[in-house]
Amino acid sequence: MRVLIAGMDGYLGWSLAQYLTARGHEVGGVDVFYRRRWVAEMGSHSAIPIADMSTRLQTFKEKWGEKPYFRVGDLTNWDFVKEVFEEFRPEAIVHFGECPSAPYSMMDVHHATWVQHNNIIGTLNILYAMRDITPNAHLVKLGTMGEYGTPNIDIPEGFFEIEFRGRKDRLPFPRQAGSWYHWSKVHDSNNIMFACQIWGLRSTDIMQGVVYGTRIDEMGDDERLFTRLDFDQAFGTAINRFCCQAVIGEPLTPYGKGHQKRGFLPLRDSMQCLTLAIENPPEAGEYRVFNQFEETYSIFELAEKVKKVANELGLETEIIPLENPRKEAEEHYYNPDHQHLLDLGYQPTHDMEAELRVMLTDLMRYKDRIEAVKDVLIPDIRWDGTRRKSRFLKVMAK
Ligand code: NAD
Ligand code: USQ
Repeated sequence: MRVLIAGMDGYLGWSLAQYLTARGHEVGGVDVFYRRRWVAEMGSHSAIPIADMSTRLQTFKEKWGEKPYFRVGDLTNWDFVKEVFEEFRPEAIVHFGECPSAPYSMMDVHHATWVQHNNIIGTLNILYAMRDITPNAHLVKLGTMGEYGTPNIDIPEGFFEIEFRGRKDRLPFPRQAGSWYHWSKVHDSNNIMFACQIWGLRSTDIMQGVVYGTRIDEMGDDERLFTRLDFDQAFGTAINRFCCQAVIGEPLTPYGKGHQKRGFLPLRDSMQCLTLAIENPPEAGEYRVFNQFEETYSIFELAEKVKKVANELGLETEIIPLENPRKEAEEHYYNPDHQHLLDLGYQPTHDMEAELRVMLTDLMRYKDRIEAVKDVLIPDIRWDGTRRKSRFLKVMAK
């Protein structure tokens, strides 16, 4: 299948390009390299060194025989998006090309509006390009489990049956996101659902949990094929940050009580799920929602797992909770469904500790790179809008 990856230079995009090519799909991509700039803006760099795109493409050619179609450009530019669709004519589009950071979107008005503009307009351009140029193509859009928030009831996959004042309907499950970034994904979901309804487009909106891991088998040991891994306060997820903290002997930092729960899945399983979604498209006009994660853990449980595996590898590690810079429920019910991908044949790895061992071992090779900018581990972006230097964030009692 001809698959266009929007955001191909990113953590998931670069991995998926390799995973799909290894399975015989024709891959093309676009990116404007914002992720590299955002992380530099945070004073950081990827713990794992990443090659520039021309080296990446050249290495791709050496390994797979052909350079993929690739264009540098901004998805918020309609002329660019239109041109790409006319040139590549994708049968499926995997849309990763958005800003993925909650803290980045909460910094100030400029970052909030930038993130929402970037994410929402890029998606609208893709929907219009599909309508005008490839109406039969399938959009696999990366949303987030964070769209749902943490309601005090089970979370279905996108829709639920509801009875109200004696009448029944199947309606979108309410969304209660927790950052301007997460809300941008909700707005995307609404726009995509509407485009499917009025233009007969087909789309799978993936509510993905936190993805972790440093590699997939397809990368082998060639550094030029590795994907990025960030640990700064905005672009490093808690699990990445805990692993990097463990590698340099800094304490792991759950925020607040650390009882916040999230769904997690390893990078290799995210690739498996996305490929299943691509290879099993919905009907024309169908907007479907998949919850994509494997297991749920609290942030504190996660810290304990990282600590355990780090200790086994000889790394001295302690857990020191920090006052929570975010405004979020630290104690909540969390029971989301995740059946649709299993029904398509998804086979989960189910071994977080084994994956953490690979991650920590990979990251130990790059200890000096983490050490070099370790101040970026300190969080100072607060949901109340003040940006106090986090040295002043209270250390919580364990
Ligand atoms: P990433 O930042 O590494 O990748 C996104 C890529 O899109 C970057 O290379 C960036 O430069 C590019 N991009 C952004 N805006 C663009 C624009 N306007 N034009 C062209 N390119 C643009 O992020 P990721 O971790 O690979 O995540 C990919 C997607 O999956 C994101 O939408 C994210 O919200 C979603 N997601 C990620 C996770 C996770 O744990 N990594 C979990 C759930 C959902
Ligand atoms: N957290 C800590 N300590 C840290 C960093 C974070 O306790 O050092 C806490 C946060 O307060 C939050 C939880 O860990 O409660 C998760 O935070 P995160 O930064 O790991 O993940 P999040 O902000 O939710 O965002 C990440 C990705 C995003 C994706 C989302 C999936 O950056 O792109 O959409 O995970 S989900 O969490 O399911 O919404």
